[in-house]
Amino acid sequence: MLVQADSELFAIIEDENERQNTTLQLIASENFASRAVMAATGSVLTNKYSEGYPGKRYYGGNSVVDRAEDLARRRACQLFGAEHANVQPHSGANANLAAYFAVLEPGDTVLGMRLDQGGHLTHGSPVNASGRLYKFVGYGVRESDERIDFDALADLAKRYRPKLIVAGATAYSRVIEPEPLRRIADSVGALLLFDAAHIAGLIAGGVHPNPVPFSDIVTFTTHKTLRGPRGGCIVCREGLAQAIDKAVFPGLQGGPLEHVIAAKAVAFHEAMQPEFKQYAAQIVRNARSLAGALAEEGFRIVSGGTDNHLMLVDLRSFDPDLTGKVAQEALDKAGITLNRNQIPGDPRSPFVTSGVRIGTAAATTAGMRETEMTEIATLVRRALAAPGDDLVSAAVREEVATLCSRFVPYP
Ligand code: DSN
Repeated sequence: MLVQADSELFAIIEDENERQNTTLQLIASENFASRAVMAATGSVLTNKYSEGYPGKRYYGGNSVVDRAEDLARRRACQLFGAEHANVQPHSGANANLAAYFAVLEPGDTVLGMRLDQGGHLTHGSPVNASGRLYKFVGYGVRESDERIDFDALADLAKRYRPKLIVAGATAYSRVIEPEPLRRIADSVGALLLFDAAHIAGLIAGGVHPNPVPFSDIVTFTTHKTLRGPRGGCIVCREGLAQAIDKAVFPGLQGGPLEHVIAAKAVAFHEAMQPEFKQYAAQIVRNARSLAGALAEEGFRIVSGGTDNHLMLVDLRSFDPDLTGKVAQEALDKAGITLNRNQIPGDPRSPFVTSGVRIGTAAATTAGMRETEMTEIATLVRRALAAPGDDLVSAAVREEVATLCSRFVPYP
């Protein structure tokens, strides 16, 4: 239908389909959603306005949509053992802002992981609304082992008496234990928000500890390791349900994207299946294997390895002059997609960086295993040994295409 209605746009989508099928997707925050998830996203639910919540809408005609949103809420609660779920946030950033809006007043003090240490923009970066509205104090990783420094975090909490502690990261490869965070929060009477955007699928699959029993609020995205549609979600204690719901709507958003909410319900259902546990465990096995293979190729892996779906690679051990920016561009040419990323203590700017971030969730969905991870490490090394050489990138690109032809996400 689309090819007849709009061949120009259809061709663009076909090109993207081809790109995803024939090149390697190693961006740690991406995945391949199932056709069922995409079918729900492309359904008639996109036509409906439904400001409000199931049973309390502002427009008529919502009895069917209510069932979809209720199903999504119930499944989110079941999947994470939560008391309440709000499935309306359009993104993880919106989910975090709504959580802040629900429990903070402008000017309140919050502890969050620094962006240059692995945190997220919405954890208090001065260029984000979070950093402009609230007084964020940043914590980070220890220099010695590049793991979160809980002692320093506890000291900061005592010193600044925050109203909220934000846990979670976008570029941190180790398990984040929720229990010590709860203890630190309790020691100063702070609330605990766990941003599980990256690891939601690993939690759902039982390979990372569930922060829900230890946190007041947990936010996450549905499109990363959880492998659903692009979007956000908040789960919380019943006592905060009303404040969270009010913060999302009418606080920050208008009409919810009910087609996406329906697709979130599909993704939660998929994540409840026994095979999702195997998938989550394989993501981690693949990440460990890729990190090990890259280390053998001469790359330093930040913190010495990984416990989750991603790793940060310090390029300087391989080539002191190779920046993350040049590496990203060279790998792009070779058909390997990832993103440059600062490493802790990086002397280079966020635009240039000394590192790259690599994730295995999408490759694992495509069916790749440890053997392919070793192959990928070799391809990365070959492309980065001669970043300006078109012959090398063309040769690597051809081998990437051959590899990908055995693991096509959307045949
Ligand atoms: N852009 C996401 C990531 O790549 O981690 C976070 O918002």
